[in-house]
Amino acid sequence: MKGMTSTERRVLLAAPRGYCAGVDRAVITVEKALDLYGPPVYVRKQIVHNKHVVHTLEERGAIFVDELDEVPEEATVVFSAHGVSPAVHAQAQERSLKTIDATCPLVTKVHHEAKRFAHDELDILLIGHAGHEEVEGTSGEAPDHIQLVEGPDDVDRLEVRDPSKVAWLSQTTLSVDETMQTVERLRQKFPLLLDPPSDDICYATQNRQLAVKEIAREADLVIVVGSANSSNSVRLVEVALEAGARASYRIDNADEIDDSWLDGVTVVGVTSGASVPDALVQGVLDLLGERGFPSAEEVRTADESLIFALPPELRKDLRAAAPPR
Ligand code: 0CJ
Ligand code: F3S
Repeated sequence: MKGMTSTERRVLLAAPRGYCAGVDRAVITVEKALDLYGPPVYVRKQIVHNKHVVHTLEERGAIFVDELDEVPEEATVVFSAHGVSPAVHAQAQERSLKTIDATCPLVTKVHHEAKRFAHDELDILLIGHAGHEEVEGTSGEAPDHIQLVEGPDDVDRLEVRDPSKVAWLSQTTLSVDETMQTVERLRQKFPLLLDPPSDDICYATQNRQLAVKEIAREADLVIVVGSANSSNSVRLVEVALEAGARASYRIDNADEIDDSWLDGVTVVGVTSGASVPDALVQGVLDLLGERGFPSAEEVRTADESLIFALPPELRKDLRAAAPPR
């Protein structure tokens, strides 16, 4: 740009960032359930992995539990965006709970793929992070057929029943590049490895990684807003560093910015994970403004327009409660 020197401070704001269609749907599901049924509404696990979202819904009367035995019989419980295993659905039925399933449709798609591959008696190698709720839910669809692969280093120890009948699937929120490295290793070991019928890493994860790469190339520092247990947010820090950012930090909100991070920094990149309300990003931009950085330039690498309908069980109750026209 004319007149610009290398010491001119800039803020590059990645787009897309923040809420994806599945998170938007899950958060609205809890809000509408609170409006419709009144508090308390129980939610199994964090509806999405964001402290601020969970806290805000708690203030409105949502009660987050780890397991269904903490939910009183016949109460209403929402399942989180990350999905649940069939065993959890069965347990809910046993306890006569009213369930609303806010599982992201793109996670449900992976569950269907797992069921299909298991039905065809394939060994399924699920690339993902141990202990993550999405991995627990997907694995629960076919526990006898699925093995978890956390990364390329896991591949050597894998044993399957028949190397000609192996498929891979993945968590929706992984690093695209790292997953492809794992798949390459898997294919070296199992040349007949079958791919998922379509990408398991979802559009939102892919778009946010492409956008952060774009800003990271130019940035001395990339700030990623997102909670520590948010897989897709944590991946953005890794992708930013991999793409050339000199430093990158994840924060829950602007209060966590350490002023020393800004020492000697000219270009700051800012982005956020798929579970992060944009108000938290605005807080970061405001703070950067106070520290002498100019207003942000948005760097857009994709447009997003996907919207998911609310869970059918909630839509039915909303329709029934609507005043007759
Ligand atoms: O697994 C999902 C359906 C993604 C939900 C949105 O992000 P977040 O932060 O709640 O979850 P991850 O830890 O999976 O990124
Ligand atoms: Fe769904 Fe991807 Fe968001 S799986 S909840 S659209 S991060």
